[in-house]
Amino acid sequence: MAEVPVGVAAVDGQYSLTWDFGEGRGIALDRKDFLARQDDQGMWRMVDQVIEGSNDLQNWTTLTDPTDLTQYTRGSRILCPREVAAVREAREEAGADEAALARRLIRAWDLLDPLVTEKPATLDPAWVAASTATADGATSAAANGWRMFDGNTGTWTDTTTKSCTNTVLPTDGTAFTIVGIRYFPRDNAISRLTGLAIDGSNDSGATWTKFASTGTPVRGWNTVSLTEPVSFDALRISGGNGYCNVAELQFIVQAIDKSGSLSTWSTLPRSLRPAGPPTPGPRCSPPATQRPQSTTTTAPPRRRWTPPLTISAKRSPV
Ligand SMILES: [Ca+2]
Repeated sequence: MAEVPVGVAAVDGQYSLTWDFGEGRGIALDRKDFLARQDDQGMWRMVDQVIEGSNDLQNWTTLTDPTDLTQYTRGSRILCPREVAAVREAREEAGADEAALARRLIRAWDLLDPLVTEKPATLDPAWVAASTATADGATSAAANGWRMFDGNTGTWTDTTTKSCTNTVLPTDGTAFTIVGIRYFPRDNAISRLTGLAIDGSNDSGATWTKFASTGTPVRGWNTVSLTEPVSFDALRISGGNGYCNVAELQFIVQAIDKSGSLSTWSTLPRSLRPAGPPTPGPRCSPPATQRPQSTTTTAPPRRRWTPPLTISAKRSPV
């Protein structure tokens, strides 16, 4: 890189840094990482920086974009920009402590919580019962069944009969919309889980419909995909020749993002609570890998603070 001609020019108060690889030469770029100057100046000056590529040094394509906030929770997408806006406002005040504000800006990134779209269904031990207790009499049928859901891959349900059931029957009206299943076989008896039926019921367990199978298990976590979500008010695993030796089983449901709800706001520090309806604020750009995208521009976008920095990489001629 050191031999590549580099040019720095200021246009309308904006700066760019260009790597020109020369006629007929270029690079294929699939990602970029950068380390900002490690002080408050670095924090401010890297804001809104973009990477651009050109094959003629005249027309430039923006290859990166600020991090896509849709991958974070709804509350995150409100809180983080709000905090960034507050930092910017504070910076305009006379005598602002820019170093402290830079640290506050970095902490604003911690407000971004990754959005979880699926999660294991929450079960109550009181809803669960295996078809039998353990052979040694150490547990009841209910406790035997719960071993499949206790979060410990070192414990498993173990019925006295090879063919078995383990049933989840909510007593409070809870119903499930299942989008997938994950299970972990007993580590020293993996094949026992071959082809167990996974059933659902909508009449409190009077009748059952098989909607999936454990298939051919492998050691460790196994995932069973569904072609579409299914809804039931009771669930079970049944059949097989393996004493229901499942160490862990998760019924995966869609997670609802409640992070933007009023009840969530009420638990926040007062400084972060919204004063009114959420409005889009400045962008939060945590230091994550940024993906190329296809927006084409003929001039670098304007940046708010000076002197901003634009780094441009020339790509191979197509
Ligand atoms: Ca377990």
